Amino acid sequence: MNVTTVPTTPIDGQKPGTSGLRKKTKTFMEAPYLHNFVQSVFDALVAENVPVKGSTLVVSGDGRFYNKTAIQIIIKMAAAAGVERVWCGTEGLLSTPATSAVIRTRSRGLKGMAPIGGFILSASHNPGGIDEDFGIKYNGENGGPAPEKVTNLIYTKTTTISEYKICNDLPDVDLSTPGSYSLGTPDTPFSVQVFPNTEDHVGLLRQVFDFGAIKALIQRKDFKFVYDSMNGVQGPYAKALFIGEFGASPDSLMNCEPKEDFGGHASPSHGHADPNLTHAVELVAKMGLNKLGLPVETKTEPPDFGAAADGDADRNMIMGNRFFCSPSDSLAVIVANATCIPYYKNGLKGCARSMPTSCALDLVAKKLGIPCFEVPTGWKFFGNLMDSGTAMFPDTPVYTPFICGEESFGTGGDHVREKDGMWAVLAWLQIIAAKNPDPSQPLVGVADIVKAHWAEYGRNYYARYDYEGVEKDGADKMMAAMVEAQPSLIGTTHGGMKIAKADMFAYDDSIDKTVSKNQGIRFIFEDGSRFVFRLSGTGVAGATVRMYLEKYAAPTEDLTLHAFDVVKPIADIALSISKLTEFTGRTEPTVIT
Ligand code: VG1
Ligand code: CO
Repeated sequence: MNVTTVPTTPIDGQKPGTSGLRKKTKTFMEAPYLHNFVQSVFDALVAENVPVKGSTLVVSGDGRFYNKTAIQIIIKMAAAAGVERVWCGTEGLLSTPATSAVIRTRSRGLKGMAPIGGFILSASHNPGGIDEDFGIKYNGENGGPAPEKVTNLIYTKTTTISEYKICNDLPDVDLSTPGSYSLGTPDTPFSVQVFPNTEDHVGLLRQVFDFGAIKALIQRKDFKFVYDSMNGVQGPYAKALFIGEFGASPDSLMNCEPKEDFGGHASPSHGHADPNLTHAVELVAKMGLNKLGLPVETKTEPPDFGAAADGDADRNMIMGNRFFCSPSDSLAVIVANATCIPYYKNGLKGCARSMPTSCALDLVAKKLGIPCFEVPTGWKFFGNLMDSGTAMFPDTPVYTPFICGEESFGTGGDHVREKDGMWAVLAWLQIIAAKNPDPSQPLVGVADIVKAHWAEYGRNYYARYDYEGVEKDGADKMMAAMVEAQPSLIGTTHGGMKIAKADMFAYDDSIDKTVSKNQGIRFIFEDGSRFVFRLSGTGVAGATVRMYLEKYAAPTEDLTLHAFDVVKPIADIALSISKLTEFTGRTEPTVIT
């Protein structure tokens, strides 16, 4: 194999954000943008003493525009870096949780072949297409997103890079058919192995759940469900599970052909494969709701259960008949009922949420008597907790089995090291199955389960306002002004509510001893109600301000109100304290979820 060394110079702005490097697709298409980043990852791995030479590396993505081309480039660069085997899902498709599953489990029984990690080509819930977004993320040997220590090193490498290496002579690999393609020489073995993209993930989920019980629920005549893959990578997985394993009718699946533009502007979601009330337009209408989550008339009775995934299938939205379950509530309900799921039958050792996620989880953890961790936004922070007590951190407590989640429609467990959209849906189906042991009785559905949960724990009314495409300078100034004002605001009263605590959230990782600062501005009132401000780390242009609002109502209070109405007074206080309109010129949020 001929290795070509190509001189290059650093490109600005290749700093991975909340979940990898995301930029306009055309930026990635302009050589050497992708090459510089990929080489910087290899350079960082070598600096960290990761044995790249002779290794196995997973490379696949969510199927968005440029996915296949990028894979071919990375294969050629991996060969030049001394990687011995590249593993790809068929069609170059692997969902984010499936990549994690492949890294963690595919080498079982194959001695010495465990991957050092993998590249995930995805900008997740961001729209795809030549004029939209592309992204790349590196996950390590535990199957989880590289921790900050590594992403910071990758970034440093992008600022000093002077050359990249590539085997330009290698032919493009046919990703459509499973098989092993040997491309190396006897001296420098190199092969690309293509395998069915759903195999490992489905196999892993089978070990977590009781598929028989889920199948029996799906087969019930009085149980109707619909699953929306939103034209993202989830389609093949949805077919393999719902049709292949559970015998569901193909009509239950929507948008299950992966598309490079997720349906594009002409589609009902306008190409936003993002499962929420605003973008999952078709599913929300089918479930008998409007985009505020309020019940509406429908021609036919909505299904009992509805769910959706984002572009890379790590997110989930859960709905019942004319009922929206907020992601924070979904997390709390799953944890409260975890013993219905075989993998968690002996109870959890711990749970965690990102800081802006509602405190509903904390109430459950308290009752169960298990630790509940609060980490910064982004899945990479959960990984260390899940790995604690493993070979990597032998002296730390063991927190697995473990469940964690975020308010941004992400939930998952320790079977992988990513959030897992399908896991969340199967968790719900397993819980519903457990709550309905007698098929002759009327179905206990999502709304019943969530309402019973509120009656027991109280309800954490919650909403998030997003202000997208704001001018970065104004957003930065607003955040800085708030941080400065925080100390003087403690103890002051607003709309009858007293601020008990105000700070900038920092996270001290007890496992790897790193401190992550500037993780969100929080204001906590005496009664536990809160508002939080963060700037998004997944956008590609300008800034997105996220404002998170939460108000707790005890079981004795009215639990039937609309969340957006209940948190509105907190929104007014937050807007006045932040002077958001003054700093950004915005009077209305772009999206409320
Ligand atoms: C957002 C969400 C965060 C999530 C991240 C990646 O990040 O808020 O909770 O982990 O997206 O999700 P940010 O920095 O824009 O707020 V995905 O499905 O885009 O990988
Ligand atoms: Co995603």
